[in-house]
Amino acid sequence: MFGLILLVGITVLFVTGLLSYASYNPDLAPGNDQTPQKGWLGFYLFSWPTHPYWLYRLTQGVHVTLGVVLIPVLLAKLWSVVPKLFSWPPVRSVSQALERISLLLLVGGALFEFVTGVLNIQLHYIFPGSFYTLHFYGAWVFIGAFVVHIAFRLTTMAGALGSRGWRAELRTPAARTESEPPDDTGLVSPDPAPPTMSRRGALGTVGAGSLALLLVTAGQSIGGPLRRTALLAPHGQEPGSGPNGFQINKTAAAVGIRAADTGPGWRLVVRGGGRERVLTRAQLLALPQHSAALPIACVEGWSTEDQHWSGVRLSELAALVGLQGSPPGVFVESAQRAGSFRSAHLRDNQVRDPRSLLALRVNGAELSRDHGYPARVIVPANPGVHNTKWVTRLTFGAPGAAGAAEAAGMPGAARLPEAAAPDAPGAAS
Ligand code: HEM
Ligand SMILES: Nc1nc2c(c(=O)[nH]1)N[C@H]1C(S)=C(S)[C@@H](COP(=O)(O)O)O[C@H]1N2
Ligand SMILES: [Mo]
Repeated sequence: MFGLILLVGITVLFVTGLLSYASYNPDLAPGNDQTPQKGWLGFYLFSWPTHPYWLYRLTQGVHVTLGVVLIPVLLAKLWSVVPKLFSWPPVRSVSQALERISLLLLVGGALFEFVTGVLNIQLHYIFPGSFYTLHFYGAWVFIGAFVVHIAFRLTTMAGALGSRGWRAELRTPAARTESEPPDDTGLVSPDPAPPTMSRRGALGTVGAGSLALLLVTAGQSIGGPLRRTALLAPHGQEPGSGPNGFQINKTAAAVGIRAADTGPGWRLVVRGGGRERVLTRAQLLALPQHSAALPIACVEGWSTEDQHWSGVRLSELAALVGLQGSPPGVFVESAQRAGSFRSAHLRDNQVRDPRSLLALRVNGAELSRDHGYPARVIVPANPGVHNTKWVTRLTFGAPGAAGAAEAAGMPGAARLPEAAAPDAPGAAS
């Protein structure tokens, strides 16, 4: 039973994980790619869409929530095969040695993915190097071992499930529970002690554990009154009230945004097609204002309900420097000087969506400083981390152009990998 649940659940985790990776558009520009050595592991990458606008909220919410909910199932599954993990002598034949190595990758890989995932959503970056890179390569190692394991064990699982009647099993108490018949794989004890728990009890205990985790986790992605039930969420359950009363990832103070950065001296620089325009906030407000109802959905799995943003369309800002019609992608930079997420690349399909805004206001009020005042990017289905706050510069054009600027050490240009930032060892958020 536990094997079947993990077979389905881990497959969903893998697929949503691959989508999570694709949503960063790592093939777009070096600045978006923290895994430049990925080679053919990026074979499936595609332009991350902007439709439906809640896509990333769903895929990442499922990835993280399901991962948390499967923890009791994974632990129970490991418990059920404990004798195999410690069988002695460790190596009896070549084929048995190979099987044990594959089990090491399977068990080690599963534990590694779950532990890194949970540490990341708890903002506990204790790994050497970047969480993102470790979790990405770890996923491929683990999935390789997982596929081999399924190939060898699928028929055993189907046979075991078919050997018992569901209803009868759920009615059997511990007193009448009998041990498994002897098997040829060595999992069943040759001399079992009397049972201390029924199969029904084992399933129920694990199910109750998973349900409890679901109840204290899912609220951070569903929102509304349920946000208060997200007891395990590190960001707190009460994001405050008023138009700006929704979850803040990092405050302006936390990333070193100074009063002068967002004061009357603030300017937006728009570059592209060999031109440059510099705009004050009043000039931006004088341009046609558009609105869009879009959520913030963070890679850590939490998200907000739809917020009502208004501001200038990214495509209309491209038009200001002469890039009308089908504008190219854009490199977005912020007033932030150090740390992660102070810049991001957006793809042409993201710039062209009429709901993609440089937002100036939210829910009918000025943006608060913590939500990115004077201006922030908001793009449908975009991972929160690419919705840059405190924007100061937009460079439209092929990613190569912005990349060249970065390489030339242009002032304010972002350095590449997040992992290189000393204050961002985890490089995820
Ligand atoms: C078998 C288990 C798992 C597999 C195969 C898996 C796979 C993946 C993959 C391929 C990615 C995209 C690459 C990356 O961002 O590193 C990813 C991202 C992520 N996963 Fe998992 N994952 C698993 C379990 C978990 C668990 C249990 C959690 C947390 C409870 C978790 C949390 C995350 C987070 C937060 C990200 C986004 C990382 C970022 O973009 O910075 N994962 N996962
Ligand atoms: N300049 C800058 N922009 C940023 C960040 C940041 O740290 N610096 N954090 C990003 C992340 S990870 C998320 S989830 C969203 C959160 O937006 P909010 O704090 O307005 O909810 O902002 C993004 N924009
Ligand atoms: Mo985030």
